[in-house]
Amino acid sequence: MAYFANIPQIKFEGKGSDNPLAFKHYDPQQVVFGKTMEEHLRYAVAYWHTFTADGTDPFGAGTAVRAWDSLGALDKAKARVEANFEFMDKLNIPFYAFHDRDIAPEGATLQETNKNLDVIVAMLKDGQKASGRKLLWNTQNMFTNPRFVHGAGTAVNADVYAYAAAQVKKGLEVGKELGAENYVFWGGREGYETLLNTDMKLELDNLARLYHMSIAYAKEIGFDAQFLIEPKPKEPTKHQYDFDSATTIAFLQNYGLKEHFKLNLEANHATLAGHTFEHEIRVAAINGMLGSLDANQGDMLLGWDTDEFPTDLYSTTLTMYEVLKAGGLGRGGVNFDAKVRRGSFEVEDLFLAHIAGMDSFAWGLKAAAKLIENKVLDSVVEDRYASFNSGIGAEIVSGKATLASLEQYALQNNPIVNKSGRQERLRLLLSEVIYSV
Ligand code: XLS
Ligand code: NI
Ligand code: NI
Repeated sequence: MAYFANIPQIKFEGKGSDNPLAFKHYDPQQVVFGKTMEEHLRYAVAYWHTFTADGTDPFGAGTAVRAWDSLGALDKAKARVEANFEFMDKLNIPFYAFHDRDIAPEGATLQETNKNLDVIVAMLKDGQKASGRKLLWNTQNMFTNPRFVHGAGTAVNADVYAYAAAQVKKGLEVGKELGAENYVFWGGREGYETLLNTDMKLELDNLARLYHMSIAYAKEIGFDAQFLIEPKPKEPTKHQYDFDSATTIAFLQNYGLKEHFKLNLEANHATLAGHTFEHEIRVAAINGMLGSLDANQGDMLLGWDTDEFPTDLYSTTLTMYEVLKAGGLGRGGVNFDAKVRRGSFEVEDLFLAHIAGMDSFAWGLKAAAKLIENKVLDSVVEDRYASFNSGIGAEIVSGKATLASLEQYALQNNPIVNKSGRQERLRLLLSEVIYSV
């Protein structure tokens, strides 16, 4: 059955086109900065936002009506698999991503739940084979079911911890079966509300134990996906343990896990942590930990994870600038962890929203490439730190300097001369580049 029969194949028509159901910037085969756009961006559809969300919010019921809504649980899951591949084909999106509970309904027991999963995973496998589309990553939902009220890998109850471990084990098997490029851990309820009833040390130790067990099991079954952790500072818990890039890297290092993981960074999580997306990417990149991106944007007037489709060109440009500078996303990709607004309830909105995100990232990629090729920012940064290339600066960088040698230098170096950072000029230059591509 065709779920999107009224939507045409979405094609690249270029900047002159006024067809809303066409790309103006995303031309998959166009070579930018040595690779095709498709190779750089590796777009993915987020199964949960696109095929399972209906616009429900804390104040009202869902607004989106989908063709599969009236079906029973397992049939609905099957219909969504068909819709997924039709959707990816129409938009020419190469990857998708899901939580275990997005793709198949839970049964009365873990056995039944796993059986449901097996049915759908077999369908997904066939769909991948027939379409050539791939799984960017899968993950486990250990936050929706009430059993996870006090966490999963950081549960206060060992029985819940064991259940979570069983769920991860199955998730790894599913990932292997579907050839997932990455496997994500997002700490849904891995955090706490109040220290009055929390053993933080035990929770963190146990979380690390779960990761160690997962690495061991992936190795045992020959699942070679890149493991990713997705930081987020709050929501649903008040204090999420994987607060941001820096915190997560420190955790991984402390527990001897760093070499087994990279980070899956999300724009809206960055802003919730009080950072820009590009800050989070830079921190990951300089630590060799950039894995993949969850592309979306938040609303600076709201303090929660609104998961909007990314349309802010300054952000997409600076994001792709960091990605290109870091040498690309490797096995990662640009996953649209984004949902249409509650008022955008028509099926067509799913397409328009993805087109908006895909065009905004393609635009950002072109602008980022130009920034680098024209050395717009590099020459500024080189010049700004030039004092470390020779003389006393070179001694500092080479490790020869001591406090005494620096004191000797400082005593005779008078006056010190600083230069302007020229931020305002650079911001205007950035705008000029964005609007020139
Ligand atoms: C929630 C997260 C989640 C992860 C996958 O805020 O972004 O959707 O990407 O569990
Ligand atoms: Ni995410
Ligand atoms: Ni999120």
